[in-house]
Amino acid sequence: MYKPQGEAALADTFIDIAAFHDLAPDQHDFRAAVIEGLSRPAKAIPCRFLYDERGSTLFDQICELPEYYPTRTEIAILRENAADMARAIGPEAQLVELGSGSSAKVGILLDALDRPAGYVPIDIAGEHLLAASRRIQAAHPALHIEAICADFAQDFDLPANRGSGRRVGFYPGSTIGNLEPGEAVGFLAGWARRLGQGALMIVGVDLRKSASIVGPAYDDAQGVTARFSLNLLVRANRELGTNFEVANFRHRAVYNEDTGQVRIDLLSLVDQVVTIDDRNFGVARGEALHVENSWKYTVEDFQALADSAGFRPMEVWSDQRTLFSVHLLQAR
Ligand code: AVJ
Repeated sequence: MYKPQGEAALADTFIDIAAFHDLAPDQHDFRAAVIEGLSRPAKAIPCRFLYDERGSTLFDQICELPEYYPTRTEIAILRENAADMARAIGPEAQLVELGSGSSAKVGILLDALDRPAGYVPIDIAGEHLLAASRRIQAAHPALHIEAICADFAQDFDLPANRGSGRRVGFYPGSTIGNLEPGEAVGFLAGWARRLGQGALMIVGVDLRKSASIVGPAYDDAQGVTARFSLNLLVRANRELGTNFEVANFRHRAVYNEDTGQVRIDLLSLVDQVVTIDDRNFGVARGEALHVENSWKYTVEDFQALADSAGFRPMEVWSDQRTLFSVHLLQAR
């Protein structure tokens, strides 16, 4: 994988951002996670490994799918309410985006804000992050951009606040849904502390709804979501030298309307053996390799969760069909 190397990588391009900090964990982390995940009785690999460069590109394609309502609904909510959000945020804000990906949504906020001072995009996919940061810089020449290539769940210090405005965490996309509800509390509590008392946070949260809408969003007709999940095995084969037979696994997404959990697994279609280094792991026909969760919430349940994490729910915006919600929270 191409990894930009600090300032040097920026020197040969037309548009520079202020800084690129490479804090990405090395591959050792992936190897250890795959070995640990295959060793468990219920096999699982953490979903953060879905986002290598190819995974990030496939995810961008998911966002364009007719079945995948979250992205376009959230963008419409942001557009519709950007002026309200900007008023609540005030001038010279510093935006910190968790999992910025292609930075497609933050532009809506930046355009609405009064002289935004700083933007700190954080993403694990370095090449994607740098390209997106440069696009934002081209559109907002006065903005101070410090990109951080990291897993946003990692522990690191944020750059000093720019300008006199508020610090605002921006966590769109319902990425919070990857976490179990209990983990989500701990995660948000960590960000309340890191952003500081009085800071704001804007969080996109997918809402509970009928399985007839949620199901196809995670198992689309074109099979892009399946390719996205299966890319985890492709990546392991390339980076770790595993011998996953990708055609012997099938993507499966199950939505539980009673709990709000979408559970995504790779199902083994045959009895097979997977080798990593010199260790063999048997995978039985019908056995599941768990790769991702996507939890859905009611507005009330999410507000209660945020409250227990140290955030005061200030405002919530939704669409007419109440498919998706965008929450404004304030760190107590
Ligand atoms: C990036 C976690 C928000 O849960 O909707 C989409 C990931 N996985 N399709 C989601 C995802 C398969 C997505 N999040």
